Amino acid sequence: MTRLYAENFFSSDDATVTIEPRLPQMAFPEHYHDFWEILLVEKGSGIHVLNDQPYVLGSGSVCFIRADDHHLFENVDDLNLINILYRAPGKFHYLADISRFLPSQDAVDSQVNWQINHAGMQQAKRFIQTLTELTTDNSPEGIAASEGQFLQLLIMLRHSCFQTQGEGSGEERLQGLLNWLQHNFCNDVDWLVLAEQFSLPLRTLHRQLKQRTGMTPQRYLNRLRLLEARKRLQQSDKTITEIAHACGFSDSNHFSTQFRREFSHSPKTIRKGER
Ligand code: RM4
Ligand code: NI
Repeated sequence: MTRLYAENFFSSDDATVTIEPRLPQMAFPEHYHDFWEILLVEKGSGIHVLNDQPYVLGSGSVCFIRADDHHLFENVDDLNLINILYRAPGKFHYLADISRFLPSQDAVDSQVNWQINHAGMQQAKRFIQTLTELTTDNSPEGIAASEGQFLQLLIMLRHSCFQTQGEGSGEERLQGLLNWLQHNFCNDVDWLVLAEQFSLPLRTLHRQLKQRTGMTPQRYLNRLRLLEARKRLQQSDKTITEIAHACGFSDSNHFSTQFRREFSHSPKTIRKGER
């Protein structure tokens, strides 16, 4: 697996933060780093496989990656993201301890995968703009300023990531629905019932979900199911039909067709470990 090195990205040995825009981020093979990174999705969609666990990215997704985590991007569609690369938390010059503002070492999924709203993204982009301007300044003042901005960005991200359940603004209600789907995608989903449950008119649900994920609700749901199915094909001994059923597909032929469309390989090939 490829390892990426700080010296190829940071402007000097002293620099502690740097910005790498990926507009777009192409599919990128599995790798790890000797630096840490935060990725912020501006728009588009894609699949992010972090430590073998797949996540669907959409606009507003924020993800925290530590040096030794391994990850890759696949099935990208106009995925625009900004990488904020930084040194290990103990290696800053003027910040004694930032770990309090990062997801904890043994954090579970939802704590490393955050979601911010549109306003949050605009605010984050302003910090990122300043950080970009500061990366060429390797004087102590420049580095101190960039560390200061970075800390402010961390505080802001923490503040603006929300995990509300069906209350608040339309954007937050959609977030509640996406969180719900994340945990219930294997069950039967009735969009009308769900729309009502999260107080979103069906058309709004459709439009906003598309805006956020780049996909129709059904396609998004299918992707969650297929990703789970692929994981189980690789990691369990259950039959293909059993897995299809457990992941919400009542017809295993339909499952295979969808699977091939998503991953360009049949469930059988994945099962045999040929891919
Ligand atoms: C890649 C990808 C990786 C990141 C490097 C710096 O395009 O986004 O995750 O580590 O850039
Ligand atoms: Ni990376």
